[in-house]
Amino acid sequence: MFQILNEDGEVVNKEFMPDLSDDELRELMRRMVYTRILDQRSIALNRQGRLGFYAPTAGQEASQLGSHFAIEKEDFILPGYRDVPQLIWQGLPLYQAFLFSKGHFHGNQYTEELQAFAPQIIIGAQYVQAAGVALGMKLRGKKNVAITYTGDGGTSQGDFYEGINFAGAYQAPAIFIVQNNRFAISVPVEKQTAAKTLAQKAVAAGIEGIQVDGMDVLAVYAATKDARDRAVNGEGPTLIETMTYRFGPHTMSGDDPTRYRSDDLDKEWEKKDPLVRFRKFLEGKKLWSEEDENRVIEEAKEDIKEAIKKADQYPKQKVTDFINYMNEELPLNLQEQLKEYEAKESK
Ligand SMILES: Cc1ncc(C[n+]2csc(CCOP(=O)(O)OP(=O)(O)O)c2C)c(N)n1
Ligand SMILES: [Mg+2]
Repeated sequence: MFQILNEDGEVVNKEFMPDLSDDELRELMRRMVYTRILDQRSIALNRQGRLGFYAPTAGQEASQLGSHFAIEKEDFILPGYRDVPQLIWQGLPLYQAFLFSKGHFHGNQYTEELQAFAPQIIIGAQYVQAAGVALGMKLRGKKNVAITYTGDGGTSQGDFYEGINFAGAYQAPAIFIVQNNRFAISVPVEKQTAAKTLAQKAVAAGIEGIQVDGMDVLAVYAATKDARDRAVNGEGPTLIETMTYRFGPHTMSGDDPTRYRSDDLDKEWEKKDPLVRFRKFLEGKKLWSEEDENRVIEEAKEDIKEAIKKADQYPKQKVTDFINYMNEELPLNLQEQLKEYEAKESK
C-alpha cells in the first residue's frame, strides 16, 4: 500500500513527496475541514427534514479531495452518490448540491463550465460512461482525463469490468478510483470478493493499478497526479484503490452500522482520521493553526446557512417541468398529460 504520511503525520516516503506549494498544502487542509463541516451539517439538516437523500462522507475526505486536487478544471468527473464534495470543489454551487439531496431536478442542471455528470446512483454505471468520455477526449486530441469513483462493492458489478477493460483496450485517458471503505452497505469486502486487493483487478484489464492509503491525502494526491500525467501522455488508464473508512452510516435512510461493524473496527479507523494526520503534518511545518481551523469552520457554516436558505426558497418543481426537460419532442400521450398537468398547476 502506497503511503507518504503515517498515522502520526510523519513523512515515510520522502522520494514520492508531491511538489505542492505551502499555499496548496493549506488549501488541501481547508477543503478537508470545510467538507467535514459540510458533512456534519448535512446530517443535522437531514435529521431536521430539510434534506433528502444523503450519503455521509466523513473519513473519506483524503480519498475524495486528494484525488480531485490532482485534476484540472477541464477534466471530467463522473461521481457516485457519495462524491458530492468533489463536485462542490469542481464548482457546483452548494445550494444545488442541497437541491440534489432534496430530489429537485435543478440540483442536476450543470453549467457548461462544470465538467461533470450528476452523481450516479446505479452502482458501477459511471465506470462505463467514464471509459466513453475518456475515449471521446482522446479522439478529439484533448489533453484531459475522465475521473470516476465507485466503492468496494462497485467492483463486483459487470459495469466495473466493462469500463476498465474498454478503457484499457482503447488506452483511453481515464482514472478509475475505488474508494474501499470496507463495506457495501452492510456487506464486508471479504464477502464481496476472493481477490486479495481490488487494485489487482487492473491486471486482468491490462491497465496500471495501485493500492493507496486512502486516509493519507498526500499519497492519494501523488498517485492520482501520476495517473493523470500518464493518461494525458497517451499511456492509458489507471485503477486506484484507496483504503478508507466511512465514519458514519451508509446513508441517512436508516441503516445502523452498529449491526454490522464492531466498535473495535470503528476505533481502529478513527485513529487513521485523514484530517488529524494531515493537521499534524502541517502543524509540524507551521502551516496550520487553531485559528486557521476555526476560520474555515466559520466560513463553511456561513456558506451552508446561506445555501440551505436558497435551496429552501427555490421554486418547487412541477410535473410539467419533468415532462418538458425529459423530451425534446413529445409523443401524443405525453402531450395529453402535459395539458392535464398545465391545467392542474395553473389552479
Ligand atoms: C446496480 C445497483 N445495485 C444495487 C444498488 C443498491 N445499492 C446502493 S449502495 C450499495 C452498496 C455500494 O457499496 P460500495 O460500492 O462499497 O460503495 P459505498 O456506499 O460503500 O461508498 C448498493 C448495493 C444500486 N444502487 N445499484
Ligand atoms: Mg463501500
